[in-house]
Amino acid sequence: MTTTEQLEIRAMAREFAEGEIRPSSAEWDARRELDDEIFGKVAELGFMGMLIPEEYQGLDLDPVTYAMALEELAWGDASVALTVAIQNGPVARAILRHGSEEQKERWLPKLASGDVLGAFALSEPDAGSDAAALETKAVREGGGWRLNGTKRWVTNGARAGLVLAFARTDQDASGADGIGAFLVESGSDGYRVGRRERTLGLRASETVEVHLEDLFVPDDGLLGDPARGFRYAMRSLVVGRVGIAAQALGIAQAAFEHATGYAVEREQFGTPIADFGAIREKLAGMASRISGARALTHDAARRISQEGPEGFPSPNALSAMAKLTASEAAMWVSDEAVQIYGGYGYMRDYPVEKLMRDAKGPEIYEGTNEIMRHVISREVLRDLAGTDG
Ligand code: COS
Repeated sequence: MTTTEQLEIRAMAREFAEGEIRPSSAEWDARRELDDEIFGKVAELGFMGMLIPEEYQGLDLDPVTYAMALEELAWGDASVALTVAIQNGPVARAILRHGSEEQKERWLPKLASGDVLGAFALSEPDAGSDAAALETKAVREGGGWRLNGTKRWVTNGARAGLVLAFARTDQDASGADGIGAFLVESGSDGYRVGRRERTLGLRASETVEVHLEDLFVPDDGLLGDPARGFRYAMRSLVVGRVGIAAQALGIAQAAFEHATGYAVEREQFGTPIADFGAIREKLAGMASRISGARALTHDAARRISQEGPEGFPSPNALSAMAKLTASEAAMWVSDEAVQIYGGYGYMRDYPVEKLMRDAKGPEIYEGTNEIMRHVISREVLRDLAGTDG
């Protein structure tokens, strides 16, 4: 059941998105950057620390409320929501779960206040879907680790003060073993920002290549066990993918609202096009897919913090299902929205083409939808084998 607190936070996020985000969204997209001030405004309301406990100055929201708020921010602009999702999701979550008390005290309040922006650096030029094939090396050196390698598609890699970077600590190990998670400060010598990517959508979001060149991370920058970083990354992506699902929902909802508004106003053949069955069928499909994806996303959010015996679907599979379903809904809905707008939809002057471009991102990042299907189907078959056995 939706609580009063959830409704209030969702309304606050919608009001903020309506007043502070949406009016600038098209301009940011064209300029390929967010205003610096928006980060401060987002932080001021506590959105940067939604999943961070109160003892570290976060809002300590339950994950469903988090998903609701994030959806509203994405309704305003998906690039803003992406920053918030990465901050709360993979970065803060990894520190919270696997960091020492000292690391938590050092970083979580700064992430919650937005004083420090976090980035997540797992992917590499040759290690995308096969993330465990990463080649960045971390070599032990008196009191710390020396890192060398290149990371790709690092959102906020230039703005971030803290980058959670994954590197191979055991050069003899392969696959998921022998990988460490490092809290890299972007001001360190050897942190070099490479090229800024030119993206299809989410153009205001800064995605860069990062080169780690003989970068030294002291021991207190290593998160947990030096050999278990890949598992930490996978675990962090469980909440990360719920965040991406919420982001996709915001894009879908925005496209749906634009399309319905247009359908009742636009007249052709002497009547609003919403009177035509072809358009109504689209609106019904859009509403249904969004509602279905939202229910699944909230269900996944509810389950991500639960420990204990994992029947099918586990939180891991559920978050993959949410991300898969919501991102496909966003792509489909935004495509239909462009279609409803017709010739105007294809123009940059109207908001729906941007939403269609933005919708493609969630189908790809934080694990492609092909990987989501791999994660889900692997569990389906495992469950079946378990049942049979
Ligand atoms: N939580 C905790 N541990 C997890 C986990 C999770 N959600 N998912 C996997 N692990 C663990 C596994 O249990 C396994 O550990 P054990 O050997 O101790 O059991 C280890 O991690 C390796 O997992 P797995 O065998 O599944 O690794 P694979 O190399 O087969 O690959 C996929 C797993 C393909 C699912 C993974 O590489 C992936 O998610 N790829 C997409 C990467 C991605 O999302 N990139 C986005 C970066 S941010 S834009």
